[in-house]
Amino acid sequence: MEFIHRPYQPGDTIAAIATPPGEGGVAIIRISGNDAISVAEKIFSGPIRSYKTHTAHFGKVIDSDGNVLDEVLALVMLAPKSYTGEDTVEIHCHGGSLISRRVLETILKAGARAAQPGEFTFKAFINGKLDLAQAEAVQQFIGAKNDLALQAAEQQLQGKLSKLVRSFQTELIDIAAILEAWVDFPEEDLEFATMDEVISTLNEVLQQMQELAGTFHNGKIVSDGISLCLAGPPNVGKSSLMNALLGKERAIVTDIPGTTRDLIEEDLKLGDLHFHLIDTAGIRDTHEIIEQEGIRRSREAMRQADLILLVLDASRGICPESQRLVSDAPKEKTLLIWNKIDLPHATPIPIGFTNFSCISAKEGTGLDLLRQQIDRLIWQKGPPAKGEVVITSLRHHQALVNAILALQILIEGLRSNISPEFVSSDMRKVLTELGTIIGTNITEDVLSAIFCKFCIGK
Ligand SMILES: Nc1nc2c(ncn2[C@@H]2O[C@H](COP(=O)(O)OP(=O)(O)OP(=O)(O)O)[C@@H](O)[C@H]2O)c(=O)[nH]1
Ligand SMILES: [Mg+2]
Repeated sequence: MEFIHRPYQPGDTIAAIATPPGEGGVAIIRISGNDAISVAEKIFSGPIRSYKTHTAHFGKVIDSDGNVLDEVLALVMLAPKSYTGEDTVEIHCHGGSLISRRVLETILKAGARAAQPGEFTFKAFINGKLDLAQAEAVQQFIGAKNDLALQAAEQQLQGKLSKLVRSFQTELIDIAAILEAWVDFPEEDLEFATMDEVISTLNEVLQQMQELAGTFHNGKIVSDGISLCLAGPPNVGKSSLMNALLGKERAIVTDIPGTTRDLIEEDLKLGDLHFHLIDTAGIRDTHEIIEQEGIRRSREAMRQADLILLVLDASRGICPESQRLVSDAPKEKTLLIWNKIDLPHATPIPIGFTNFSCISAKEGTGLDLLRQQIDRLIWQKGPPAKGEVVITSLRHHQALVNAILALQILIEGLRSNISPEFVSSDMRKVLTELGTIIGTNITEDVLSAIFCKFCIGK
């Protein structure tokens, strides 16, 4: 993001349409920066400078040639009590895309610069209105596709994650001070803590950090949804199951083995969660080049999926090929499905799978139970509790894992009686990694990567 890389002028006045493109009741054009009032003054018919903060005023937008563009409401929010922390004026005009663009052009001509994606939130971040974890939550909040994602983003936006991270930092800084005192005054009998107490406090912080990192499993499910791959030998009913779950005839079903060649992908909402379903080519030994490529893709899809439904035909039992598939499947993320139980002589064979389900994709039997089993397998430790802080961002998770590793090394060092001065670099590493979550010690590249995902006007 180019705006972050050039020396950033914090008070730079920017403007953008903050409402989504298209037609609507109103469109909002946001202006923020040191010159927000003087820019608005040039385009608005009323005496903007005289308005009290947080008041709305009816008036007209007038371009540089004196033409009236629209009748609007101007909402004035003076620094520091605005989203960005700077003087802000919002112009609420009629919600046509042409009108809002004209108003924006007039504002730009009057001296504002076109805002980059996420730049209003970036301003909020550098002006200390939000820390980085909160700023990231803004976009998650806007993009939330289910209640759980909304709940997780809300917790983060309120600063609960940041508060937890800061509490780790505070405890660790206290310990760092003790370690430093031991180094600086080795001869003196410093009484404020014993080594055992220090190690025990560090272990407590470590455990809390591990618990927080452990919420990423649920957090990822909540924010990204689950990729669910239907795999198995040919002709067992994978595509039929895909269609049954979707409630529409999406994939071609025939009794010819090898019907599906390509991956077929569809999104599905089940309860409160989003699934990305992937139907795959049946896996078997074949010399047919197209089918071979299809099977390669099937295996890759299985590798990448969060969850595999490994489908077998209950009326045919298990052949060496399916046996191989069953043995190779990663058990922790696989649910075995015995399909076609409507057929005579269909008998599921126990093959050491704890997670299995019996269904008829054709008749739609067993699907409710299957959905429940999918739910159970996904949540492992149950869905997030209301108010629980969950890590939803890979960036936060990586920083936490790095911090945990450094803390483990530190504790190990102290346990094996290394002099406290040799663990100070580990302590610095723990604190630095934690800091990146809330936005201290952060590089421009990381900031760019975060804010470029935002929409313009946010
Ligand atoms: N009786 C019965 N037949 C089924 C059931 N599910 C699928 N079939 C039939 O089994 C045949 C194969 O079904 P598909 O869904 O195409 O199987 P597939 O696993 O996608 O097969 P490939 O794409 O070739 O790998 C079709 O004739 C289906 O009608 C079921 O539950 N019961
Ligand atoms: Mg198929």
